[in-house]
Amino acid sequence: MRTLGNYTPGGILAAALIAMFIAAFSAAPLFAGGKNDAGNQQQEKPQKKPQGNQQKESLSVLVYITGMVTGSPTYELLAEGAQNFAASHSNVTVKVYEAGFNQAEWEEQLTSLVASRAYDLVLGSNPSLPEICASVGKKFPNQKFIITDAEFRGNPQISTFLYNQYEQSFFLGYLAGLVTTSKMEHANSAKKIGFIAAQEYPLLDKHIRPGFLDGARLVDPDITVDFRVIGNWFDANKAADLASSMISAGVDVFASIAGGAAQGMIRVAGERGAYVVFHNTNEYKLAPGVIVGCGLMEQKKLTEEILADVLAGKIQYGTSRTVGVKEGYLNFIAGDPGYTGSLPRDIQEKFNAFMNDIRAGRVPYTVPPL
Ligand code: RBF
Repeated sequence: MRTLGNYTPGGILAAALIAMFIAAFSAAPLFAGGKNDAGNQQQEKPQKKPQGNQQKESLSVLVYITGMVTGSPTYELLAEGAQNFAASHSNVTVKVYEAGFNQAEWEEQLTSLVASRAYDLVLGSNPSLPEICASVGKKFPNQKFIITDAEFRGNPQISTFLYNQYEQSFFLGYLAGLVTTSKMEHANSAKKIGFIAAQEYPLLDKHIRPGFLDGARLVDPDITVDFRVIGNWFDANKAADLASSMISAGVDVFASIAGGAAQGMIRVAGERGAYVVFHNTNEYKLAPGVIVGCGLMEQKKLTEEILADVLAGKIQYGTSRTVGVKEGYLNFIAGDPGYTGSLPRDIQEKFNAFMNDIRAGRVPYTVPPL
């Protein structure tokens, strides 16, 4: 059961901002390179002695994009982070591979890439990837995989990092709640906010969607969420049609997890008069006055830290680590004119105080199990 406790915004000393910390990844003697794998492709033997906890001389990374890079913030940041790291480390090479939108082909494509034995590490960012990696990894026991935006434990070839997306949706939901109950130009009296998803999957159904509703209901328990599904990650026209019908039904603030398709929702919100809060990246400049709040996923930073730890032999496999606001990997972008120039002062003050309370752990909530 999720418990929200009895958070009361305001009245709490916002100045007591807890210093964010970045927990050091614990060292473990588990990393072993896959490049020198021996044996035949289907019957590869695992290396007997792990060679981890020691510096690697070189590193070849496959960034496996489960979709297309352009238009998908989480993938853009992953690719940029890996490429930045390679640019500043002459012993590191990075290949970015786009697997496209046909999910049925992802395992086969990954299998043939891993079979080339060209990569010490497969790096990806998708909640559905660990299971695919586990299956591919059975044939290649020396191949290592690190997946962000996912939670998977117990496989000695796989390490995962889960963003606390309940938390990001919770604070964006709180902001959406402040806007929908406000007297802003396009806010109506329906107390209805909207969420457009590309597809349903456990992280969306159990963390992202409930977090958004719980956050909004802290503002007003009568707020409802109109939830619609596009069916893919690229159809901006379908997202536009959905957004239009949602506005007709009373929605005045949107959120989405829809990759490139979200552009259609943003366009319609601008044309018909509604607001958007956006997950994961700074998109204010795309639609000033329409996009009124942006969360930030520090995926680029996490990617660079992960690769530094891989080089240093410090990655722990078989485990999953959850990172959120307190750990410094999720945040809200409050300094942008897209925020400061679009929202009334009283909303900004309430929301900034709420974010300070989240950072300081003063807002009680429980993340549901995945
Ligand atoms: N997010 C994107 O931005 N673009 C995508 O193409 C995309 N494809 C996904 C496919 C699957 C099967 C799943 C489970 C998620 C996908 N995501 C995509 C969502 C993404 O990995 C992440 O969960 C959200 O961006 C929220 O953090």
